[in-house]
Amino acid sequence: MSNTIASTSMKDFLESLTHPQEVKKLSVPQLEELATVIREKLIEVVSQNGGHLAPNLGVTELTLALFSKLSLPTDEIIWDVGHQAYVHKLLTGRYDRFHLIRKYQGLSGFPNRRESEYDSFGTAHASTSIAAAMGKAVARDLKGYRNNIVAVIGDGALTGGLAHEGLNNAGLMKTKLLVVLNDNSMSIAPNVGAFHHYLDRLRVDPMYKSSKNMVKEAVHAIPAVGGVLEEFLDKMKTGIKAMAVPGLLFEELGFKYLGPVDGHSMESLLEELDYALAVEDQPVLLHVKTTKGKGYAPAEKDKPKFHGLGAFDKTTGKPKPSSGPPAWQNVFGKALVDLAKKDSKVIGITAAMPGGTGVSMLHDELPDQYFDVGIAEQYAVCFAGGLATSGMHPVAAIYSTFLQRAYDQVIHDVAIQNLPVVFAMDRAGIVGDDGPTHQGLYDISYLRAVPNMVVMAPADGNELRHMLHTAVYHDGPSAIRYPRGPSCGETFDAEFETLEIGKGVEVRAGEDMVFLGYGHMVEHCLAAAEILEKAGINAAVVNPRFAKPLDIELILSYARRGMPMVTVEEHALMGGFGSAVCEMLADEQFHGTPVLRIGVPDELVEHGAQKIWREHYGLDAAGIARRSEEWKRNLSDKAGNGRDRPKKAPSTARKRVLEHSNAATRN
Ligand SMILES: Cc1ncc(C[n+]2csc(CCOP(=O)(O)OP(=O)(O)O)c2C)c(N)n1
Repeated sequence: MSNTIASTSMKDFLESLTHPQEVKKLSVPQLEELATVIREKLIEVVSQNGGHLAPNLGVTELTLALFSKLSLPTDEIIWDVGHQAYVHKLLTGRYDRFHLIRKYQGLSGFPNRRESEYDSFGTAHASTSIAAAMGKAVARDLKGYRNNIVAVIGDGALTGGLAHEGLNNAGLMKTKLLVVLNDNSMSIAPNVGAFHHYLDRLRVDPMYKSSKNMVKEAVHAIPAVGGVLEEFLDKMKTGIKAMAVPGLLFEELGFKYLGPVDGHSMESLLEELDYALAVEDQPVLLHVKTTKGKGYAPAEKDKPKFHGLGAFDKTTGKPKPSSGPPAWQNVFGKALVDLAKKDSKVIGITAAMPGGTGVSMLHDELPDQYFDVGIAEQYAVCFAGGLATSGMHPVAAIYSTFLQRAYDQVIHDVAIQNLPVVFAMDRAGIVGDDGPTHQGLYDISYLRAVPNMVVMAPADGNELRHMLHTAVYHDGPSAIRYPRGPSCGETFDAEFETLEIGKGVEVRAGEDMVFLGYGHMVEHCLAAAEILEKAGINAAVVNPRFAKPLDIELILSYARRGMPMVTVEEHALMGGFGSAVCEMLADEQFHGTPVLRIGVPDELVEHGAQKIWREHYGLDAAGIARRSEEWKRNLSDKAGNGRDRPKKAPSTARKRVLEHSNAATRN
C-alpha cells in the first residue's frame, strides 16, 4: 500500500474514504484542500437539516490534524459536548449517511457508541471529556498498552466544574494523556468568567512565544545560591514566570502546556501535535486558538446564531421562515423582564444559554439583574440559593436535561432550606433532533420526590406568565416546565395573576371519561375530546396545573362519579404525572378507578422530529383519541357492557375491572 495519495481530488477522496487511517497519507496541501471540501459538505447538509454548524467549521483543520497523527480506533478521541464531531463522522465511514444527520433513524448529532466504533465515548452534555479520557488512560495503563487518548474540550466546556475536577485529577497522574483546548472565545454566546479572561490573554503571537522561551531560559540560568537568597530567587522565578510564561496555570497543575497554536494552520497543528504526542509520562494540554464558524462568512459574523440552528438558506445565511405563536422561551423571557421591571429583587440566571432560555431579554433590558454563570448548572442553583437567603427572587432558567446535573444542589442548597428559588425548565418534553441526551423527560419524576418542591406546568403562554409570577412570590422552591417550540395561545392578560398552589381547572365538561393533560398536553387533550365527541364519547378535560401538590379534590370528584381517567404527559411514565395520580388514588383507597397513562415508556427516545415521536407515543390529538377510545371500549366490554361506575370500596366485579385497568396501564 502506498504511503501517499497521488493526484486524487479531495472530494473523491472523502466520498470513497473507508478507513480513517488513509488521512495519514495526505500531504499538507491535500489536507488543506480536504478542509475546504469538508466545509462545503457541512454547510450543504446543515443548511438543510439544521445542526451545529459554527463549532464544526471551527474544528475542521484540528480534526484533520488529529486524524493525520493518530491511529483510530486504537487511539481514541473524546469530543467534549460532541456537537463538533461532524468532521470526525465524515472521516469515519459515515459520509454516505451524513445527509441524514439528526434526522429520524439517521446519524446522531453527537458521538454515539451505538453508532460507530470510532465514537469511543458518548457525549452531549458539557465538560465530561477529561474525566472520561482519564478513565480510559488509567484502564490502558493497567492493561499495559500505550495508545493515545485525546480529549478535545472547548473553552466554554472548560467553564464546567466537572472539567476542573478532571484537570485536578489528571494533573497528578504521571500518565500519557492529551487534552486539546479548542479555544474560540465563545461558548454558545461569548464565553464568560475569570478562566475565560485568563485564556484570552494567552495569544497566538510569535513574539510572545519566543519571549516565553527566552523567559524560561533566563529563569533557568539564575544560579542556585544558598539560604534566604535562594528562597527569594525561587519566589522571583515564579513571579517572573507567572508574568511571562503562557499556560503557567496548567503547568502548575501538573500539565505540560503547549501553544497557543493557530488552529487553522495545518502546518503548525501538525508540528505541535508531534511534540504533544511524544510526551510519555505527563498529561499535555495543547492550547489551540480557532475561529468559530471559520470559512463561512454569515457564521463568522453571527457566531451564537450559527452555533446550532434550524434549516437556513446557505446563500444568505437566513433561517427558513416560521409562523405561529411565539416560542415558549420568548414568552418566558418577556414575562421575566416584566416581573423584573416591577421588582428589582427579581434576578435571572442562565448557565451559558442566554438565547435558548430567553434570559438574554433580561440582559438587554436590565443587565444588573442578569447573570450568565457559564456552563455551570450546579453553581447556578447554589448561587440562586445564596441569593434567596438574602431576600432576592432568583429565577434559574435551565433546560430540563441540564438541571439533572444540579440535582444535589436542588435538594441540598435549595429544597432542604425551603428557599424561594424558581426553576424555569425549558425543553421539558421531547426535544427532537438532539436525541436521548437532551430529552427533557425526567424532571417531573426527579423533582416530585423532593420535599418542599412545587411542580407545575402551564397549558399555554398566558398561564406561563401567571405561573412565573406565582412562583417568584411563593415562599419556597418551585419548578415550571414547558417544552421546546412554539407556545400555545397568543393572547395574554394585561396583569399578572397569583394562582392558587395545588389547584387545577376543568377546561371542558364531560361525563364519559376525563383527560388529565399535564402542561401543553391540555391543548392536545381538548382536540382529542373533540374527536371522541364524534364517536359518541363525551370527555371532560382538566388542566391540573400542578403535579405537586396535586389537586386531590378535583381529581377525586371524577373518581367519585366513576369516570375513567386518562393522564397525558410528555414525560417518562415512571414517576411522572400519571404516577402521581395513581399514587394518590391508591392512597385515597380509590382502587376501582380505571386509569390509562399516556406518556413515554421506559426506553430511550432517539433523535428525530418532535412530531414523529409525539405521533409514535400517541401524544398528539389523534393518538390520544385513538388510544383512549380503544381502552375505553375494552374497559366497557370487560365490565359487561355496563357503564363503569366504580365506588370507593370495590366489589369483586370491580376488582376484575381494576385488574384489567392495571394491565391496560402497564401496556
Ligand atoms: C451541561 C451542559 N450545559 C449546557 C449545554 C449546552 N451547550 C452545548 S454546546 C455549549 C457551548 C460549548 O462551548 P465550547 O465548549 O467552547 O464549544 P464551541 O461550541 O465554542 O466550539 C453549550 C452551553 C450542554 N451541552 N451541557
